[in-house]
Amino acid sequence: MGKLIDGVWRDVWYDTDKTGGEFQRSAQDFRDWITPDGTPSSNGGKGYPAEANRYHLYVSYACPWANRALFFRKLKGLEDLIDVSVVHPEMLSEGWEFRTDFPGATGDTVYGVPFLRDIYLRAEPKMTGRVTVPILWDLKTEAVVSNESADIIRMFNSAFDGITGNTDDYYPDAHRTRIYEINARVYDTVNNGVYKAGFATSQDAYDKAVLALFDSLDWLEGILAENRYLVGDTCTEADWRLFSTLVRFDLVYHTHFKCNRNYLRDYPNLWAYTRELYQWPGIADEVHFDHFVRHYHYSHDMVNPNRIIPINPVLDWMAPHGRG
Ligand SMILES: N[C@@H](CCC(=O)N[C@@H](CS)C(=O)NCC(=O)O)C(=O)O
Repeated sequence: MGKLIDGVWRDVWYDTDKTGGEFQRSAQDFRDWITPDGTPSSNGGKGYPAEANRYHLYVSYACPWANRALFFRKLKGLEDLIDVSVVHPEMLSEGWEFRTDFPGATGDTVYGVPFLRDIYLRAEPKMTGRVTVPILWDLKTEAVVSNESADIIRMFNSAFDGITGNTDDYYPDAHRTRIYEINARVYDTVNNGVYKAGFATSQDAYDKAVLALFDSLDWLEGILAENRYLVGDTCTEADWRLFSTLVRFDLVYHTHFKCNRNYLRDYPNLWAYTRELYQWPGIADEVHFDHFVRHYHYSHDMVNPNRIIPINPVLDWMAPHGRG
């Protein structure tokens, strides 16, 4: 675990000294966009045109942010257009590596380099910043289009529709305001909330994060008692963003990140909803329990120095969800 400083790798953990023990996730640096014809998007940044086999996705199967991108690649039928390289689940002193001694870890199938940082350095030899997944990479200009999963799923949602003919819309105009509101709370208190609890280095920071997390899970349970999905009858990006965290909850966040007031399976609606999304066509193929159990328990020395993997419950993901 570390970061690049002026193009040089430094093995450093997150600094929580200046923030009273709070983990603060840094913003991503690469925020360009793929659009149907390459015109810049209204979100700013450079525009890249949607083309088959021009882009490559670097992911970890362990990472909930990268997982969102994989879900959208599957939901939008992009598998034949955008190929994927999968890092090894252990993120150790060299950061993410392209070792292949774990089932599903492909190595870098484009350049054959050993570390994920080599991809960033290929685009920006003097880069300063964290070496994170996912990366949406442009093979043609050898540039990072984006390393922000929230943006990548929006691009995947519509940019390639003219090529694939898949017009399923997970960010419909009619629901954007509500999606924004839900995403904002879910990001802060659930998606990132589990990390804030797990990486806290003071009791206060942990208490704040874990209470907000369970307040939000109670709130979400209430929404799902009345609605099939977070915004009503329509499945949207808000659901997939939440699902990425929920599917990891009982196996890693509950124990490893001390988010243990409840298990996910204690919430009847949230647990059935998570199973429904898991059972969505093609999605289970993108959920690699072995990668995330290994990743979290091996990669965070400060949290689990002896790398002991807990016994973990066996969950019946294919049990009928009974929703809808
Ligand atoms: N905002 C980013 C966050 C990505 C992120 O933090 N990925 C983690 C893995 S779960 C990572 O690569 N961390 C390495 C590091 O922070 O050095 C996104 O959603 O794409």
